[in-house]
Amino acid sequence: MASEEELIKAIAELDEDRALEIVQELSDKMAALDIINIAREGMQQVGDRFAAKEYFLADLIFSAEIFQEIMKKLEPKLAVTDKSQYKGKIVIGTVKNDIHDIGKNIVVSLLRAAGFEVVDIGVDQPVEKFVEAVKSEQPQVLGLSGLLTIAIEEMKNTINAIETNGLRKNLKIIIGGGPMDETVRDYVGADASTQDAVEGVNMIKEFID
Ligand code: B12
Repeated sequence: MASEEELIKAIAELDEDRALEIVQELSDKMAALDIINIAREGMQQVGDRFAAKEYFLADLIFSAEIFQEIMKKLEPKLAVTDKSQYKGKIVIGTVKNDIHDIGKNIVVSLLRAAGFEVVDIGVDQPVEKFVEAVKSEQPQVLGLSGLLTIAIEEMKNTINAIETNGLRKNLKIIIGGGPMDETVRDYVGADASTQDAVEGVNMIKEFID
């Protein structure tokens, strides 16, 4: 039986066939969410190797493909609740100049599985698109995703625009992604921050309940 370490290693070494084989094996004995978290560790290692100039952009792109294939296998296993009565509405997107969306897509899947209506406006979205979406969709929560350090300034701009358009009153804002901690939350003026999808979904549940 394959181990968690083997999955991390297969992803870190960009061995797609082995990674998918291990995911298949692990999914018989482990919850989909736990496997996603293990796979994330593998992606972290890919990122570290890229930062160390051991991997190139093509390797990052390939790692994203591997993760997406893993998600295809695991998504059907995420619990799905009855969607006839939505519990609340969330608008989510990745801010301008940032095209990372794997983490955001996991958050979207988890929120939908938990019975929330999610309007996903996609990646690289300028401030105006977030303002438009909040105006037209009137969500209870806005989620901003970003993995690049430069996303922080865009998040601040986005939240400022939401405020100057008078849209903040009944809206909670959560930011998520690798660089998003409490210091960044304070700086950009969000209500919550997280580097973990499950924690994020729990925070959103608390906002809406
Ligand atoms: C895959 C990847 C890519 C793929 C992305 C494909 C895609 N469709 O997303 C591609 C190849 C496109 C890419 C491009 C680049 N990348 Co890149 N990438 C990564 C990598 C290896 C993995 C990211 C990932 O998907 N992780 C797995 C997911 C599941 O985890 P996650 O994203 O953290 O998401 C979780 C949480 O953060 C949270 N979450 C995320 N969003 C939200 C939102 C809300 C509302 C909530 C509640 C929660 C939440 O939930 C998720 C699940 O738990 C990271 C390494 C790393 N350490 O993150 C680098 C990394 C993010 N990339 C980096 C860089 C530098 C780049 C490029 C600039 C490279 C280049 N020279 O062109 C470009 C930038 C492109 C752009 N304009 O955005 C750097 C960022 C450095 C920085 N601090 O700014 C990193 C950290 C790598 C490194 N160590 O150098 N990248």
